[in-house]
Amino acid sequence: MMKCSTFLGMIAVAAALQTAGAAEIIGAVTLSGTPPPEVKYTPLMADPTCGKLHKTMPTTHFYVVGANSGLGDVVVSLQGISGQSTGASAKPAELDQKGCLYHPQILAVQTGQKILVKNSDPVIHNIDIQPSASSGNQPFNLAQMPGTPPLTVSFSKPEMFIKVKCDVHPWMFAWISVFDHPYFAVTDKDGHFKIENVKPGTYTIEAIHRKAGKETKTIQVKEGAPTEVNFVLKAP
Ligand SMILES: [Cu+2]
Repeated sequence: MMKCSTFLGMIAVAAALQTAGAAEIIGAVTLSGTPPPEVKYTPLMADPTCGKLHKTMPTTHFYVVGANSGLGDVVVSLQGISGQSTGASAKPAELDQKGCLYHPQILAVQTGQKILVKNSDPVIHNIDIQPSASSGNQPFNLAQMPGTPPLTVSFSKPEMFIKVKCDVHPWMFAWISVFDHPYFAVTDKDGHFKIENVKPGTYTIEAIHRKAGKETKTIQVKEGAPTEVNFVLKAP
């Protein structure tokens, strides 16, 4: 027979995973048209240390296009929501420096959510993050030696596509988007996304890609089956 405490524990876990009366939004973003060719990281390969970390020439991946023209690295979020951040208690996000490139290149977090910046390379990196001056977010400029523990950064205000760069390796870039609510996602390599624990209601939802622009839609989220919404962005 199951112990009462075990049973209560299971209820608590289930409640944490899905708030009662909440629903989820699922969908996909696809790219129409042909994206421009990606750029070879020639300076990376010419670097005596970074070049040895790659067997073949790496390229930019501004357009991550997968199965069925699904577009990755699209930031999908509910609009018009503020002051609902759960970032302080959220699992930290990770930004790794590997092969003298950032992984992921597109990251989305909540205000107050920790971002652990890892250095998986045998070289020094310098993480240089300059939010827009009007955002109220704090800039960072931190050197990180190989083999040292992750650095922690976080942002207090919402802001889209904050640029991250490395002052040692001028080809390294990543972009962090910050929300003051948990209702966002970044599409996977095949363009899929899922936003959980949404209260039923009418919302404006936006899909935005750094290069392919954005599309917004109005959706009705209902309890029960997931609400599906799909976007099509155009290659320039
Ligand atoms: Cu670097």
